[in-house]
Amino acid sequence: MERALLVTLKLKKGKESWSPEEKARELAELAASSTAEVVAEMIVARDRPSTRLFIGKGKAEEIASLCMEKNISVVMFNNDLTGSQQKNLEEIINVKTIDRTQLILDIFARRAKSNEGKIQVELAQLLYLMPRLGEEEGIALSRLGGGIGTRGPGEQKLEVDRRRINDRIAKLKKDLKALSLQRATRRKQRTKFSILTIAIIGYTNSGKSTFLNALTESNVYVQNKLFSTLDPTIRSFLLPNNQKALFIDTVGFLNELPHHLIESFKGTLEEVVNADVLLHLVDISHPKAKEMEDAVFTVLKELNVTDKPMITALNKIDKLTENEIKRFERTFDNAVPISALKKENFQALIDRIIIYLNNTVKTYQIILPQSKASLISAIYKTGHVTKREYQGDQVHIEAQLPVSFYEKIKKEL
Ligand SMILES: Nc1nc2c(ncn2[C@@H]2O[C@H](COP(=O)(O)OP(=O)(O)OP(=O)(O)O)[C@@H](O)[C@H]2O)c(=O)[nH]1
Ligand SMILES: [Mg+2]
Repeated sequence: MERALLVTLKLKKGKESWSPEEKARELAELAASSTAEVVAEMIVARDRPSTRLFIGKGKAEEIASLCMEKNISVVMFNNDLTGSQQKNLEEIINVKTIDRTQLILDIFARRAKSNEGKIQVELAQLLYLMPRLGEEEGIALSRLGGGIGTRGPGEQKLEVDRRRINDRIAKLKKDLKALSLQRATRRKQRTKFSILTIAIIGYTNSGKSTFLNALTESNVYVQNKLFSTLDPTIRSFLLPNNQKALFIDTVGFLNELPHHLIESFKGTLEEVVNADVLLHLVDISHPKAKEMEDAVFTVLKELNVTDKPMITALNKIDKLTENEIKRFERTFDNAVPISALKKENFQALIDRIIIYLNNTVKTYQIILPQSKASLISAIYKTGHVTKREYQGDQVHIEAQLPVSFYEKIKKEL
């Protein structure tokens, strides 16, 4: 296990929604979610970061002796460092330094299980590396030692020059495109027999996988660590009105999630983009619950899915008092309080889904000539056909269809 020192920069001016202390706390959670043991933490106040050494020479020297004294093997910075800052810091500190993005990439690399997940992580790593190669040839290539911040999902060597990295990036993107096509085909197959797909989204560690497990009695990996889930998992659930819904659990979001990661995980996140409804789980037992909600909205904006219908569930109410829950219900408009762990209040949440469904999906009786084959096939693809009878050259279909779809085809009937 690596022994880590965590360093957070505190800028003297300006007030942000996450204080340096709160950011430091999340960095510690990230570190604990990799394989590091946090030995010491430090908040460094400055007017602005130093271009050369980020935290300045004095602090760097202080860190160097602390590392000696406490036998620290890695220094983690809570910001992004430039390649040259990293190199300059390492020259003084004499132990490996990594920045926040590298730490997150490392966690992702450890968690990646599926082929697609591994490709996505490798792509994110290379996209992170590329601009740094130009800036400081030595640094990225010298970190092949292993340990946090150096690990590739496969044993992909980084001892390649920039051109080969570019080729590799192009290849990975191509592979992801092919996988994305496969994913689209599978999605079509899946949705053929169900009326509704619900993507469970939320900040990492908010309880998404726990909820999916509790609802559908499955066993998706749950852990009190950040980014436990990387690959989308899909489970079906029969709603009380006998309509089948698909629930999709996928990668969690984070405040200031590195852009490369979102970019690289577009494939996985397609499940969110293509869902009918987003079920947003907020961990209201967390002191930064509101800010976490904002962070989720920021990622959704980046994915261009701001207009999707969303049901918000306030999770982990078993950790709160009645009064606290009431207060949160006022802060989060229209949200349903639940406990995924204790399976509390699921009924209210399901009722909410049914209300949504009743407003958006209805049962229609449709009579049309058999010759309208493409229309019939569109009905099958979009909805859930419950009955089909032939009367001469007419066909009578009973189907549950999205209201919007029915409005579109109505004039052709
Ligand atoms: N007390 C309490 N703990 C919960 C509840 N729901 C989830 N947890 C705990 O929160 C931690 C994270 O749960 P996960 O289900 O892995 O969270 P996730 O949102 O899937 O996290 P990532 O996959 O890492 O993004 C675990 O330790 C769960 O046991 C809840 O309702 N109450
Ligand atoms: Mg999970």
